[in-house]
Amino acid sequence: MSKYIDRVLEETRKKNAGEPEFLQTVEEVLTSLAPVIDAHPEYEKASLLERMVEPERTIEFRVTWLDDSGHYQVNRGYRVQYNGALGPYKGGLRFHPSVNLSIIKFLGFEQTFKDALTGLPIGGGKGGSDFDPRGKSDGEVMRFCQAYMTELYRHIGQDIDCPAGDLGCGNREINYMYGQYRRLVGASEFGALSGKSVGNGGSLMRAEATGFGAVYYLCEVLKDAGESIEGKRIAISGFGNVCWGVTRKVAELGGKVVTLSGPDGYIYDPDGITTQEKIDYMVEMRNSGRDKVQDYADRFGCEFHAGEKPWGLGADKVDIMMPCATQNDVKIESAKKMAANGIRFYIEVANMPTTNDALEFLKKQENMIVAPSKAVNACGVAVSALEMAQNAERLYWTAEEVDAKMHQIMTGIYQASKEAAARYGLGYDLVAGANIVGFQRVADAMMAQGIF
Ligand code: 2IT
Repeated sequence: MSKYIDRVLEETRKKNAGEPEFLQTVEEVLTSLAPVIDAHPEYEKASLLERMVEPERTIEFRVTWLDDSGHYQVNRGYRVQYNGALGPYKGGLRFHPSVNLSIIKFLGFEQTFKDALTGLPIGGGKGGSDFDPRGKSDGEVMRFCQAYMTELYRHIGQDIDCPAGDLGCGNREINYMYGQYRRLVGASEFGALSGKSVGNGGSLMRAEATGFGAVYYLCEVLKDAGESIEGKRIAISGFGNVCWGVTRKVAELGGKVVTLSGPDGYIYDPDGITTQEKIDYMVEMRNSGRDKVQDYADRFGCEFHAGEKPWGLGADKVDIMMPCATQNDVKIESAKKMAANGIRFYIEVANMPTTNDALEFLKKQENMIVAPSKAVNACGVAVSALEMAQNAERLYWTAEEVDAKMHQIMTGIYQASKEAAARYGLGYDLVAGANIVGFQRVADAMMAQGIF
């Protein structure tokens, strides 16, 4: 591996000790770039990697809001404007008690390459707060969002930085933040936030985009493997917005999602989550705020496995594994089970759902195809960029128009990743291919813009 990469990794570890998630993603991305770095000695002269791993700007701020019992609550807010070479910083806001700088930086670094992969003019950024939306009233969520935006508004804008949602931040939260932004700037500047509700500046298909796009990508993988999604049984984790999109599209195409998971365990439904009633129940379960997946098993009379993840299910029950929940959901023990069970398709959906050792292990399995989240889940942010385009044009596109672009973007990402890996002699390596394509686009823009 390139000595330059080794040196940058060592420096990055020293500078960012105490940020394990961030270091994890930097190691994963940089180690896969060796053939590109070796082919471009000018990058080292321009300190390109050192500049790329350092966010352009990191903003940390206090968020004070009044809870329903009349107490002032204080949370910490973040926005990391990672890399703006390709366009306005773009990426979601995560509201979850686990949020810290390491997590926001890992998400921002990933986002930069993902956004580049879409081929649209967007840079990478990410933000959030350690605010826990669980059990909060609507009024509390509104006051938190207003307080959050009261600081954030000065740092964002349609040509500067356009945040969207992530875990714990959906339509409702984005709408409240957009309302506060509009009040503060005194203008209908829709393009400063994406993921707004439809009819409130939001794009049709944005809610479906991440899940549908993941399935479009999966279909490309299956096509190249000489197979189809029809009849395929898919295990997923989580039960939120992304799962809803995946489940719907899989059902529409004749496959079936057979598991869901939550903090309490996982459910296994051999008939598949294919009916409208079951899909609607998923949404109800999420909106209840109970954060329990056992409710599904109670409602539809299927198996519930407390405290477990679905990754140990065998090839007699599952054909494809798609982690859709959160980071580091699949560790080495789960990866080993999948390999021993003869699972052939491992398609990441959530951001960094696999630990680095597990990912490396899975990539080494001869009969396993592995696809990386920064490519598979890129349709969400892509439709966010299409939302910005619609806002700039002051009109709405139809669902069919957006869906056609979603197909085109996801096919483009798959093909470009496949070709890049082959071009650098790495074979059919969708993980390295995605890193190379994303990196190359950001690198070209940074080199062209001069050193700063
Ligand atoms: O991880 C992601 O790509 C997102 N949370 C969506 C970002 C966006 O700007 O739509």
